[in-house]
Amino acid sequence: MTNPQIAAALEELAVLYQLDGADRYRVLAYVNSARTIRSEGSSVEEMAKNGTVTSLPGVGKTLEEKIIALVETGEIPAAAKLKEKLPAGLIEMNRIPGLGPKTVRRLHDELDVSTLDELKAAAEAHEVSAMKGLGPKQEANIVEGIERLQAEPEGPERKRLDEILPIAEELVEILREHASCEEAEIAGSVRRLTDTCKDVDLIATSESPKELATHIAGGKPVASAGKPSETGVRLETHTGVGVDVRIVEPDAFGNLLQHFTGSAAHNERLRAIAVKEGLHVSENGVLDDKTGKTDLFKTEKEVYKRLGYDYIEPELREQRGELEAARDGKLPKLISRQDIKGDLHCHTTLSDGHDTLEEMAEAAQELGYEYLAITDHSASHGFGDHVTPDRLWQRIEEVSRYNEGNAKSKKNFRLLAGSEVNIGTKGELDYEDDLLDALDWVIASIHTSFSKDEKKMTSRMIAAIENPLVDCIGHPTGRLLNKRDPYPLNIGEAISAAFESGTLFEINSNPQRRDLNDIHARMAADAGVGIVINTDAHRAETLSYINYGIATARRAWLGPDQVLNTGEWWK
Ligand code: DGT
Ligand code: CA
Ligand code: ZN
Repeated sequence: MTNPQIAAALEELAVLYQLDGADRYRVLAYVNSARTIRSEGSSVEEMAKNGTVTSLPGVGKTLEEKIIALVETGEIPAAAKLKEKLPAGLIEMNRIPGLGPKTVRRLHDELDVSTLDELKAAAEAHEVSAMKGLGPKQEANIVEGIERLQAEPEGPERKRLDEILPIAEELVEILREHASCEEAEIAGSVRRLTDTCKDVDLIATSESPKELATHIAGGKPVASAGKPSETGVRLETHTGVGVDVRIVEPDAFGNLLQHFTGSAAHNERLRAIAVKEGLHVSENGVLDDKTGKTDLFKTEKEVYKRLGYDYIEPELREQRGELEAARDGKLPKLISRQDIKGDLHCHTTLSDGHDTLEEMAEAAQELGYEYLAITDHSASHGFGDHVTPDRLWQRIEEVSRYNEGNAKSKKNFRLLAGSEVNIGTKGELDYEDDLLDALDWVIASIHTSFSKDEKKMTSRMIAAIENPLVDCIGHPTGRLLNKRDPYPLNIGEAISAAFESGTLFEINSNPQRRDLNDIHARMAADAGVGIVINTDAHRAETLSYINYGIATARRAWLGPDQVLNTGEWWK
């Protein structure tokens, strides 16, 4: 059993207990330990079997017993009992966003509904809004939630890049440590640094492929493996990630890497153009019709050169014009981590951040930055210390004192006093103009009242864009990968407005956001809108998220000139 399967069983048990009427705090232990188990890198099944599972935080004797029963019999007895007692539809209802077990239980008891379809019918007949404590908003939410659940495609969800990249890197190191391994690389969508990935593709070259496949199959992160062969092996990690390992002879490494990096669309177009020129491209080489000879290449650069192209960075291989540009020598020079001179979006303990202003400043200097904007949430945001106008005026003083101290020690680093100001429903901002004007840097973001009305959301956004006191729009579309769709926004109109008013757009680097996305960032930059790449870090460590933002920027074809925080602080 993989760790996510064990975690899912414990989460289900927690839901069952609550549906049965248990208090939330009584089941919190299950929810918390499920989270721990889901991201654990070693086999929890093994730990349960050899008696060490209680070493995991929050896992005590009771839980240990349940996990042992689960891995030995495939189910937890307590869960099996409750499932007999409760209709299966209640667990499904619990998956409707915004609906907890308590409400599900009430819906079942008061409306006599046991399936999603029955609940939908009851909601459409306005029986839900007639219940005490529930209104038309929840009712509409339920109908929409059920429609979404029923439209969801089967199969496991794609993993975000940050959930998958560290595992891919760990596995590639395990390949490289084997004596017979000549080269090993990550391929597929993980190498192209896409937002989400279905699985990990690894490729390697070796004179003893089967030995190497056997070696990786025994690696620590591996939960289960197919039969190792001369061509590779298929694995699954403890965190539930599928891994394809393909191994060939060293001479064809370039061909193999190029083929399995993809994307499929890029490769299809590449092959179609080659065929017209009498060349057949595959993972096994480039066959020339004229000579009947197949060329093998050690590097991708040689593969592209043979086909008449400049080398194409993996992030660009999406069949978005990169082949044509590479033919004409017109590929962009892409931005890289070394170009970034400062981060313009982060939070401290003043709002919902974990670390202080000084700690964030320290971490930014360790990254080699010249500036960092402190942009805590604005007054109406509703958690942490509410950053009242008075408190923000005080913060401006604190920032300038910090900078005076830094100037004395002749450090080339400066803090910027900023704010991430909420955009109200009409596009109005949280603070008075004189305060916004006193700040070095103002980001405006939408965090509340996501409307379904595209026109309303667009004009709200444009009002903020056109406000001369706003420097930049934060996470412009509001999406959360695998969690929340972007709010409806006419991005073309927003981009035009930003260009007209000189307002910048952020690429938010948080790997759950990556917002703007690659396509929108390219649209914005092509239209002449200035881009900044920020982390939105809520703790010092996550200033390192900048790499995900840079990945998005590279996928958007951006060079250092199009990104303002590659230069000195400019205001
Ligand atoms: P993913 O896994 O959905 O996030 O995206 P990829 O690009 O990693 O796709 P995947 O894992 O199915 O295949 C890895 C690469 O191998 C893919 O980008 C191109 C190449 N490839 C594999 N199978 C095919 C195929 O049937 N046709 C083509 N054109 N390319 C393929
Ligand atoms: Ca893949
Ligand atoms: Zn925000």
